[in-house]
Amino acid sequence: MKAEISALALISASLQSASAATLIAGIDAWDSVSAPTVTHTLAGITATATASASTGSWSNDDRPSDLGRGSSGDGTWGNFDGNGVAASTVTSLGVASFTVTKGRPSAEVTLTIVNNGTGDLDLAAFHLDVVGLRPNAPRTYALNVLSGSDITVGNVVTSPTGAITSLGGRLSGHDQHDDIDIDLTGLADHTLAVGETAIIQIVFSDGTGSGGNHDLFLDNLAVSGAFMNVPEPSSMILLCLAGFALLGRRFRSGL
Ligand SMILES: [Ca+2]
Ligand SMILES: [Ca+2]
Ligand SMILES: [Ca+2]
Repeated sequence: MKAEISALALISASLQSASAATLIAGIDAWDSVSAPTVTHTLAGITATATASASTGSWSNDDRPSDLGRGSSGDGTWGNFDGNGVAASTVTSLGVASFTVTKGRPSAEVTLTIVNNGTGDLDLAAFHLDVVGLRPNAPRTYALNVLSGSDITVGNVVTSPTGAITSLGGRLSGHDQHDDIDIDLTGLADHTLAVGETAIIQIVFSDGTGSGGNHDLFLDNLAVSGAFMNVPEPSSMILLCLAGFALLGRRFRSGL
């Protein structure tokens, strides 16, 4: 009987488990320096973004003679392949990358995600490709969940100072970024029920405030996760039938 109950529990758990993580919301082209369009969203998700810097603003055309020079061409969100939704590999347009110029002290991008689907959405990770062209760029990062969110609010992670690689000016191609993936499953509440909102902010800090070409290049920013599987009616009927069958055996055996 004990084994039978365990088997039932396993069946039940498997019916309710999340499917493989997929791309919930991502930005791989930057059409605005203050409110970039979220270029990819999973069906049932609404997502918007804002961006700001402590002085000036982000740039998507920092070098007209080499537009998109800071873009990532590796096709992945951090290290995440998007589970069928690759990041853009376009590297020749200004909107292909997002840049903090002149060693500005700090800058941020905030992603607001609303679950307008029909089931619970489990958030898995936050992803980004980022690199400093020169050392004065804001190369320390922190990920925060802001108040107003329906997931656990607070700091998720803060990197060591200057954790983001500086290329020392040696920019070559479009695959020198740090691929960063920040786990969200450790949050006590990392689930967006239907109608719930997550406001997630990545902050880059510790720029020195000066320096021509001391730039930070950002691209392929995303949140991954998965809708929880809702048991199909036919599966639920099968589960109930299995339960009744086990109960019948229990009564017949007099346990
Ligand atoms: Ca990548
Ligand atoms: Ca891009
Ligand atoms: Ca929640």
